[in-house]
Amino acid sequence: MTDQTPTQNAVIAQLRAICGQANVLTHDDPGADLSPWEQDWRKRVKGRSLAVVRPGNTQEVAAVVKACASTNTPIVPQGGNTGLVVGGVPDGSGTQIVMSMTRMNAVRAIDPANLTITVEAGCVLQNLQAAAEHAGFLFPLSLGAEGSCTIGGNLGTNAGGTQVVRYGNTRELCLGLEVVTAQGEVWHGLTGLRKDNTGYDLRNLMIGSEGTLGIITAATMKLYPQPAAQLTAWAAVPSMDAAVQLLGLAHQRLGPGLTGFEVMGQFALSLVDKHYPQLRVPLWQETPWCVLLENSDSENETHARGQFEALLEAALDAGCVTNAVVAENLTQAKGLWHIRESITLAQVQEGQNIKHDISIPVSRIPAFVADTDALLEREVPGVRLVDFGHLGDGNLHYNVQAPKAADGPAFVRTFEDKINTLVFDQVKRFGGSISAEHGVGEQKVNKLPLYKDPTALAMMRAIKQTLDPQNILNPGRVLA
Ligand code: FAD
Ligand code: 2HG
Ligand code: ZN
Repeated sequence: MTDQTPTQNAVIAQLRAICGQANVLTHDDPGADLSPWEQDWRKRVKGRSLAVVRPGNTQEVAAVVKACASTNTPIVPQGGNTGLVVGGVPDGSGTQIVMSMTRMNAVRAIDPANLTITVEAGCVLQNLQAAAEHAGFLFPLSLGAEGSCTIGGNLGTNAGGTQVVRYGNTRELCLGLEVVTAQGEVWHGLTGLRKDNTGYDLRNLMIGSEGTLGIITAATMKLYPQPAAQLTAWAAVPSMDAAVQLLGLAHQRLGPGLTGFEVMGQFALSLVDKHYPQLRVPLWQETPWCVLLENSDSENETHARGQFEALLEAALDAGCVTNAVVAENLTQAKGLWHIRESITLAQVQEGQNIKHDISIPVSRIPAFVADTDALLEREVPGVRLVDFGHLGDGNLHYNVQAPKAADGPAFVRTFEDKINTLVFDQVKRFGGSISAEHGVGEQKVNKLPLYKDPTALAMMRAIKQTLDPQNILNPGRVLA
């Protein structure tokens, strides 16, 4: 038996009474393996929970929170556990409850005239996309983890992904929320309204709060018409300056048709080529940068192709593109996107690395990259820079891989703090943010006070103190 206090045993018994024996897992269960809930996706941290509780509806979530609040038991909300900043796994104390939302995965309603879909928080993003498609609509949020991340986690982190340039991030796709507060009360906010000026914007406060202010149990999300045609191109560009120039041309020529604009550095693509040669990465050997662009057209394929070809011709004439391939069909387009989405996995294959998900005004990205590359090469000779990301949104994954023959884990242990400081100081100098999409979690909690405006930070602390005075919701994440 694990060494638990009588209060902890009583909490576990209460949770079992609320959610059912089978939906409360503990280390004392025969053959228990809680690592899927306790280990983060990057395998950087393995926590230990008091129990994993899997509520089946909003009333159960509220009752679990009340039981935890009455005993000061901390709760870590969890969706698909694909987060990259150690925000959804318990700490090592064995005192925290993981609240896994994956049983709450129903599509509650679709309102075609209002262009909305209401889903429970544990709905996997890919299932939400499929439900929208089945009803004849598009739900545009799209990211590499979409097969296992949940809409609750997407809202918790305000996830970005590859369609933000046209549709915005998760916050911009959300119209209403149902939330269980730290006191176990339910806020019924699934309005689906596009206009509501009745006071403070609680919905947007909850979104991106990483489970520290409330537990999202359901959400009403926006739907869009499906595009009539979608075209994808892969372009070789001679420099980051040229990539930014191409982005300007794409905005001008495609207008709202521009639904994706990703940049990928040569080293990032070399890792995909090395670890997944069957994916056949195009053009990467001949150019320092490649760009993946998507044009979604509301008219038809001929119109889309005409527009796209004219854009690429103009870009070739201007010298900001040196070569390009346009996908012939949807299968080829998916193949190109698959290459882009494989960079994260190729980095895992290559070994431990240091991740950054920064944003900088697009206009300043070329200077940031040139300056910061030189700085890191000076300060940590031999580092390998895995630059890629959502250039259309000014969001770079400025990742750092150990020098070639170095031991990855030892490199990360020795240099992570130094490299983070070098990169974040540069981000500050260039007017950017230290997290564009992955959030703060536990990983950046000590860095946030160094880079966030002190008045903003004080307001954040006041909000946390007011909404969760016992500090039971995801303690130690976002704010130390
Ligand atoms: P989890 O990892 O379970 O939790 C994330 C955070 O949200 C935690 O703080 C947790 O406490 C909180 N949370 C979870 N559910 C709830 C809830 N119901 N209520 C309140 N808080 C909750 N992110 C991007 O932004 N863009 C990308 O392009 C992208 N690509 C990725 C690609 C890969 C291969 C991987 C592994 C990750 C990627 N991510 C990306 C990161 C990750 O997928 C996102 O952060 C995603 O939104 C997390 O969803 P999740 O359900 O897995 O949440
Ligand atoms: C992406 O854009 C994700 O693919 C993950 O945000 C980025 O692996 C990363 O650093
Ligand atoms: Zn990303």
